[in-house]
Amino acid sequence: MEKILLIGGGGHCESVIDSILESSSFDIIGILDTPEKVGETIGGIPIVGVDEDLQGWRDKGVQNAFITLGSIGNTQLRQKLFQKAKDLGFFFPVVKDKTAIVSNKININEGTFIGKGAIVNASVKIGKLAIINSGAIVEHGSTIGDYCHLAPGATLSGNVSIGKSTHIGTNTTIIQGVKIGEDTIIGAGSVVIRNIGSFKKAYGNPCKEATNE
Ligand code: JB3
Repeated sequence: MEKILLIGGGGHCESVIDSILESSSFDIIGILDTPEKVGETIGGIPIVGVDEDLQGWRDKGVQNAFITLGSIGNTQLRQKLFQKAKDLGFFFPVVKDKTAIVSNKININEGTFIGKGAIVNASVKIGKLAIINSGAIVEHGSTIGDYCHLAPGATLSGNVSIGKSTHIGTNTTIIQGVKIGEDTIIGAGSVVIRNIGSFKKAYGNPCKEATNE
């Protein structure tokens, strides 16, 4: 079994570990986190070092890595850690929980996580390093940009488009054909019935862009 190194050892990491172990897809050799967390164990896997150790693990022949640090709105650290490992030659697989229902007719890119009970239907495109979290539904023909996080229970009806680094809050519903820009945060429980621009915060039912932030 191929070895994999995880980067970021918090709650999101525990979810990803569970999905990898249950599908026996990789041999997880350890987690990299901050110095004060070295020696702790997450989901049965030890935190073995810090980001500066990436080169050493690569030199030891570890080829795969996964960013297990999550994001709620700000994806900069995920992007930075991804680029650092990528530059060292690490390969980023897709991790899909065995309970997710995912069409074979989708296009999905490196480093993306699909969590428990998520549903992804035909002709969907998902960029790199996205998080399609537990129970999210992505309907036919939708496009999800790089680094997006669809939080648990988010529902995207058909042909929805989400720009890169955008966060769709827990249990948000987006009707068919809506376009949401990049680096935008949609608050939990929103009902999105019109397009929302880039670099916005928006929330509510119907979802509206915040004007005073
Ligand atoms: O919404 C859901 C279901 N999950 C959220 C997930 C997607 O994002 C979750 O609720 C969290 O809000 C967030 O999860 P995450 O990133 O696991 O958060 P937290 O539990 O706070 O863990 C972050 C971990 O990253 C901690 O162990 C930090 O020490 C570690 N960390 C911080 N900076 C770092 C760095 N690790 C590395 N390797 N490098 C860093 O620079």
